Amino acid sequence: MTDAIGFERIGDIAVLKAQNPPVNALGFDIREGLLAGIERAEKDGAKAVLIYGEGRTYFAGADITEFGKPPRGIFLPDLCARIEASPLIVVSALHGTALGGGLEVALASHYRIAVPSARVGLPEVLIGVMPGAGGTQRLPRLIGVEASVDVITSGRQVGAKEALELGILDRIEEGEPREIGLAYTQELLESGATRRPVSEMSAPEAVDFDALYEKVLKKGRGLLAPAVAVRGIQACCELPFDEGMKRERELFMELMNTDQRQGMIHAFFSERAVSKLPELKCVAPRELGSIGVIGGGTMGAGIATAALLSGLPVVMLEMTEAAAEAAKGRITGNLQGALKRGKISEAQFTQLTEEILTLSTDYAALSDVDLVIEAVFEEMSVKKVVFGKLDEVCKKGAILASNTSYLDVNEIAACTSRPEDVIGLHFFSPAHVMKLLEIVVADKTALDVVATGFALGQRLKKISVRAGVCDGFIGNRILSTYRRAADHMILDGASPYQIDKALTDFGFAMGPFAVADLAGLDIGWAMRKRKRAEGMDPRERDSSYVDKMCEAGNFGQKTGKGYYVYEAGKRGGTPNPEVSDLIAAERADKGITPRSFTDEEIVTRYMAAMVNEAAKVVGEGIARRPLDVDMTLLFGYGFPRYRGGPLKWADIEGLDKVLATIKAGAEEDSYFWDPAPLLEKLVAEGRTFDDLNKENS
Ligand code: T1G
Repeated sequence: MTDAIGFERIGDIAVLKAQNPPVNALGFDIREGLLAGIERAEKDGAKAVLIYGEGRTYFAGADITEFGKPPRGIFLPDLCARIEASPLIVVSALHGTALGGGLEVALASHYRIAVPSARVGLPEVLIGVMPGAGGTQRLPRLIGVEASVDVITSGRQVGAKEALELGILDRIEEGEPREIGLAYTQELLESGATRRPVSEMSAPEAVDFDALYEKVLKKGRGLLAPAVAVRGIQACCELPFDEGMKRERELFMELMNTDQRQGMIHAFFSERAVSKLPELKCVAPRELGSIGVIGGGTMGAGIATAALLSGLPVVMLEMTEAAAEAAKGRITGNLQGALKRGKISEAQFTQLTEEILTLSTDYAALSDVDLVIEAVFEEMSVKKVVFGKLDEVCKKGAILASNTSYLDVNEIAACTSRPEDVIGLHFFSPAHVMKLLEIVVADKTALDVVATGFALGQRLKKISVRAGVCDGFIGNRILSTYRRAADHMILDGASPYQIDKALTDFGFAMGPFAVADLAGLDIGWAMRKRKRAEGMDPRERDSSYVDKMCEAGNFGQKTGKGYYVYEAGKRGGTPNPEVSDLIAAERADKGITPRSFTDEEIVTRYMAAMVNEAAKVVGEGIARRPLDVDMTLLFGYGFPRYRGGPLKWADIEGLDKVLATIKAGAEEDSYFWDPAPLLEKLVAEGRTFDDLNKENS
């Protein structure tokens, strides 16, 4: 027996207790322990076996950290077969999250009882694989094809009540898993219940699996796992159980060998690691009982909404009564959305809008809050006035934060007497929806202020990423580079629509030009004007066709026309023919003979520009680890999750290949394509960005 599984005899029942915190993952020790436990119970003359988990959950799945490593010990599908084949009645008592291989062990048991708060699921597709220990063969036998397709291809967690209704669970009982499990098992023994192997149940009727496969593939927008899992369920309907298990294994191994599996697992562990900074290990955050928000525009209202939804009292400060009421209107609108989606109740809605939210036009109203987030106009002079006032009115120890998306936080901090209390908290629009939060640490920001930023991020359920101070921090700095690569390709012959298509095929939620239309072309216009005013490097390839669109009042979705033309009530837009004319005219002006680009070349150049700038951001310490960049692009810039992020993609693609693309670009335009020293170093040393992640976590 291993320590991972405790063994106990209670009358006729052998009790196997999983004790492998934090989530009883089904690693080597647990699998070997379960096998030994079943064998011992049988030798011991027990009449039944109860399996349950100690701590916060029943098995939460296979141990993902073992993926890609040489297999050890009994395979999970074989262990499940062994449990199911036991001559004894096997009962599983579930609590917490019985997921993946965990639910598969429960499905291999003959009876399943759970506490009311338990959740079950087969979320393997969320890490790029599929159930591989009988989930696609046993679940459809219990709940049918339609429900299985939903549970397996969505990867969603199913509440105990629904699981009982579906037939996954046999019973729900209040109490501790061990106690309700023992009582239920005893009752089964006394009622003369018999073993009830799911594998011996009849398979459900087949459906049109080819059509279903195509439908799920389309919905996955490039993610393979959900569609491949459909083939597993098909095997359940079309093959005898053992052959179905073989087919499931083949499909599972196919997915295990995909880049997508690597990308998705990298994303799984990175989104958990990104908010863990070594320097904050022993640093306690400051008190966070209430916040103030200055500026009730789209961003300010979104930030206030996110805080209110987390239960934080908010003081919203605006310059005039009218502006304050408008801010309340935006916040109320956001909260009505949450009410409609069932995230809050009617009573909570009223309480948040009428009691928890306070409006004011007087800075003094901020004198007692623990943290203030400024979300006013993106102009340094305006920021300085606001922070000067905050310095006067806010209590000692209050944190002064700016939601600037690219301005110098050190310069903002320097206009206060307490730069150690100043930090950047860069939210993404809409702030109550977007998961990303860049925590911008200025030179003098105190560690407990940084810790409080991360505590706020956790409370708002954000993915918080530490960023240093530079123009655009992590995300916007990298965005401006890969966006310029796209602009250069347009000048040289590509069309914005070909570029958008190539990148959505690559997996991006939207192409760069559709994103520009969504954000508003006037934002880029203002930035180009600012840059030109500050003086651009003559080697920079500047283009003016977009300025002409803006001068004509075409700012994208908000004006109904930009790169695309938008019809009211219709999703997406159609290409705007005026754009192609403007581009052709600019090329002629610049004497450029356009050339054709393949979709592959467009993606390679776009990604190489992204990776190169990202490597500079890591090399300069603006981002601590490559995974910080990956999570920033995943949660703030629509980067396809199944590719893990730009630096994970580069590792999989091969850093030498990416560097070669950059160097080839440098022959055409050495100013733009300036290879990142870190990338050259990693290639020279035969190392990867993942090596850096391991060294810095
Ligand atoms: N393997 C290894 N480590 C795991 C793990 C797992 N399955 N699940 C969680 N952890 C670690 C996690 O990295 C973190 O570590 C800590 O546990 C707490 O997790 C054949 C092959 C269970 C809902 O996909 O969804 O079974 O950061 O911070 O928010 O069919 O973790 O503290 O060092 O997320 O309370 C299928 C994955 C596997 C479930 C808990 N199972 N886990 O959420 O805590 S594939 C899953 C989760 C499989 C078979 C196949 C969540 C959770 P650290 P946490 P949480």
